[in-house]
Amino acid sequence: TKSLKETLQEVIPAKQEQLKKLKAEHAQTVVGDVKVENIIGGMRGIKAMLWEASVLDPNEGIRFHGLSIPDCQKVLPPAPGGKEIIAESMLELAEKGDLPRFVEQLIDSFPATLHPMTQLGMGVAALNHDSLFQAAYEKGMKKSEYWTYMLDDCINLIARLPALAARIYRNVYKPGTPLPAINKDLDLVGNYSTMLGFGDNHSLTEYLRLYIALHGDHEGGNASAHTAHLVGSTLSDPYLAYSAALFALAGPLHGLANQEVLRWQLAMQAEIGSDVSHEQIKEYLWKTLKGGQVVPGYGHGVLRNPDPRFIALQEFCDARPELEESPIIRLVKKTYEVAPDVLKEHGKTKNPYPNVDATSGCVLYHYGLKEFKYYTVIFGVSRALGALTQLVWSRALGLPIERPKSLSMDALEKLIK
Ligand code: FAM
Repeated sequence: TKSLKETLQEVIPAKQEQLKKLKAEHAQTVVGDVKVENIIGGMRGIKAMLWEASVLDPNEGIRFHGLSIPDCQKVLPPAPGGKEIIAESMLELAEKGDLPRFVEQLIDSFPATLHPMTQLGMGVAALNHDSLFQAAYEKGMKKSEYWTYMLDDCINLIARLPALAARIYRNVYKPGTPLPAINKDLDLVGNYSTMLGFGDNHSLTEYLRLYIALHGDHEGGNASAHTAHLVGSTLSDPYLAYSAALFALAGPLHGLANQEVLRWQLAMQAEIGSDVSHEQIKEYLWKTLKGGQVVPGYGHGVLRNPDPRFIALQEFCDARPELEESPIIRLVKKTYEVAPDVLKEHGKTKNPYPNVDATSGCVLYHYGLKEFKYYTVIFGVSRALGALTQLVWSRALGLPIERPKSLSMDALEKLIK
């Protein structure tokens, strides 16, 4: 089989041509307008950036290179003996997963009370010590070479994420237990699950494969993908760009929501028990909303229907009767049966439906990965697949440094008058 680099060498010229044609024929074509509500509302909905690997439709959800999640589940290969998509099938991976000793020492020096996401971001940034892109840039390279060094760094980073993420988990939750070495015969997630200590749990390993495949990319405008894109546009190497992305992902309104959903569900279970009526869940939802909190796992900046990633994870549960026994999985399912109507009645969110976080953590919890403050780290391992892929495309397409225009309110008012 051809290496990823050879495949890219073949497909990049056509994409470069496509961009050249767009520039030549449509540079001045208007594709949307900018309203005051966009400027003061977090740029919501403004068509303002290129992102090649995936596009998000508000109603039907994500498509990876044009393939929906069900399409991917039909055509992408599983791991030997498994059924779920493996991350590699979305990106070929060279097994260069060992961490430099100084990064291991850095991670080991952190207190267990330092949030796992902070540890992951710092570990990823420190890996820039070995950035091939940065070294080549200092030596002087042509713009046409950028993407090849970017690709090498990105493959090395993705290959190293499982060891880095697992070391953090072991240090914080299983101190003193040895970290298994990387098994060259295992897929990325198979290794990750083994290093976490769940390698003999086939169901959890399969769930992690699906989880990591689904969270990999969600077009370019979400905070973590956009941060990687913006920082990468300054020619910071992938380690720096992705550590910035991880700190965006660590926000409760974004990737940390999967932690917040478990915290919220467990608090509800503690207060009203686990075999509860829809009525009782409704009451708890209203209590959350009246307390000025958001309901974690619901709503979305773009989606206006239930998230197909949520549906794919629910289907994983529906296919496994033993999961029906789990109180936390049952509670999540019952919440889904009432939360949209409560949010519609509350009348603020544009999307009252669940996003991927509404259900992503409860299966991990059931299978024994109960430390929900770690869940966003798993999301962080996954989101690298999409964010780093785009860094290669952005450099291959020669995209410039990102620089939107800001205004003060006075300047905005002058513009309006
Ligand atoms: N519960 C309560 N209120 C909500 C809500 C929710 N789940 N989702 C949105 N709203 C509110 C929102 O706070 C805003 O209120 P204010 O005008 O008082 O600020 C109003 O509804 C309009 O918001 P919107 O336009 O519908 O949503 P945004 O595009 O501003 O925000 C989210 C999108 C995802 C940040 C928002 O839905 C939210 O906070 N959800 C809960 C946290 C969550 O699940 N985040 C994970 C999102 C997921 F996609 C991910 O990134 N992993």
